[in-house]
Amino acid sequence: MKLYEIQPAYKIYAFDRGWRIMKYVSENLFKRTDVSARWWFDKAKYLLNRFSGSEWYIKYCIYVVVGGLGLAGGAQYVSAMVLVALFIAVQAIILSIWATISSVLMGILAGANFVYARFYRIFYRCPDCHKEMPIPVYICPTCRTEHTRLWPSIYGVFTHRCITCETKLATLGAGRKKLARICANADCRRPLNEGVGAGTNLHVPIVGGPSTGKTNLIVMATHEFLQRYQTAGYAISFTDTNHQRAFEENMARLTQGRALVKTPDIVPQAYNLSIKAPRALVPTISYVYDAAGEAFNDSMNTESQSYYKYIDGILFVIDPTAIPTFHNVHEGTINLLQDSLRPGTLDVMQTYERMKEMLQASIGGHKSRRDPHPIAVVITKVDALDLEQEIGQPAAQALMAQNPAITSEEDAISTLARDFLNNYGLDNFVRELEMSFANVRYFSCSALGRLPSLTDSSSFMPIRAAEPLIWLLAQAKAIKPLQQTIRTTSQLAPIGQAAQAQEAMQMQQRF
Ligand SMILES: Nc1nc2c(ncn2[C@@H]2O[C@H](COP(=O)(O)OP(=O)(O)OP(=O)(O)O)[C@@H](O)[C@H]2O)c(=O)[nH]1
Ligand SMILES: [Mg+2]
Ligand SMILES: [Zn+2]
Ligand SMILES: [Zn+2]
Repeated sequence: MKLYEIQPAYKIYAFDRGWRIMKYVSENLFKRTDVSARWWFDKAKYLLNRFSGSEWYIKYCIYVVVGGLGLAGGAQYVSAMVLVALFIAVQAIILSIWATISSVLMGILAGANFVYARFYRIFYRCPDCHKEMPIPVYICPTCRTEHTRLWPSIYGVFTHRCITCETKLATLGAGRKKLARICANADCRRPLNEGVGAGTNLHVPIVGGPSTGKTNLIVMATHEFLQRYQTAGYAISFTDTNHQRAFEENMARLTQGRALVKTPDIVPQAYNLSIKAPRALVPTISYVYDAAGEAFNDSMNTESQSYYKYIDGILFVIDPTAIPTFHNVHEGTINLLQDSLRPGTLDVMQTYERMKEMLQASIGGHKSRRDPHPIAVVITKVDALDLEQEIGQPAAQALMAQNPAITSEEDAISTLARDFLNNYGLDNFVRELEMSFANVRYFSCSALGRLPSLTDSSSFMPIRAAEPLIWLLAQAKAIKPLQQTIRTTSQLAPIGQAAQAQEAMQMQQRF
């Protein structure tokens, strides 16, 4: 990383012009003094030549005058020297003090900024090209000149003055935040939204083959998460208006009972959410990567998923209808529901292998110990084929009644979902996963709550869609889990009735 780069800005007076002026003044003062002193000496020479043959008393007078002229010329040198010496002394003292104070300020600000950024794990990372940069490129609002190192430096501690248009640009805080900025990667240069670099980064990729239900799940999960945690006093917002617009359009579709369409991008654009807990100093900026399932089809795509370097947790989505043993058992029904269920097409184990390749290519494997990243394994589409009865709430309640050691519904569902995978021939996957990852939890959910149908335009009602996301965010310490009772209330709330659920939660919190 280059700390210093030449900037299109004026340097601080004490580091540049101050010293140049000093040099200029001393040189030019002597030059001018020389010219005017020479005038006196030339006059004296002229008089001496002119009256060299004159009478002695005239010569005497001339010598007196010549002596005077010589003195006058000499005095010019002396006074110039005194002046220059004085100027240099005063200027040097002022510039040195100025430069020292600026350097100390720069040091303090840079040091404080570094410690703050490390402590809160704040980095500038582009949601488009996934590259990290020391600082984005800031754009002058007046002349669009690009400033690549707009931080306290010899170009200014608190502001840099643009060399093209003289506009002062803040190097810190709210002033700098107002400026437009772009990705510093020369191949990308896309605008960076205001969340980038504004908080602790949290990166979560969603893994799963094509049509496993990733996009429907993450949009619904985000919606549910927003509802519950905003009510609980968290400040949550999209930091990019484009992400917000896409989310709102998706939600509008889901409210009209229309499932979301296929994701086109193999290299996904992360969408950013700023999540600030009630008393937190710094928000968490989450980057959620929803790639098209084709990203896991072959290893050609492995390298393009370079964001695996930074991840804090993984959402691994499994479409039960894509598990061969389960598929065989329910073949008739699955074929019948082909269009609305759209079963996944990629083998779970293969998806897992690809994901591991991506992790290994980015961060290298954890050979001696298990990977500490939390991984949420989510079985989706449980609204179909009686799956809710098998691995959902009713089954969880039955299991808890049977086994008092299991004290929460979440734990019961995790056990049920894990058993489900083992029973339907994915025991290899479960074993591999738990051998490689230290923190695995299983979930069952439905993003839509029912089969999508062209004739039904009622809003989808998700079932436990937010649980995996909330668990991952809590594992990464971005949020705290809410009380059980509050969760149950909103979890069953359909989109249209979310406001009522919010009211119920507020009531519960008040009392
Ligand atoms: N019954 C039911 N069907 C679902 C559910 N979620 C998704 N589906 C179906 O699965 C299809 C694919 O869902 P997507 O969310 O687009 O899947 P994806 O994993 O994002 O797929 P790609 O973008 O191709 O990788 C949807 O069009 C629905 O038909 C669900 O909760 N219940
Ligand atoms: Mg998708
Ligand atoms: Zn970029
Ligand atoms: Zn400018």
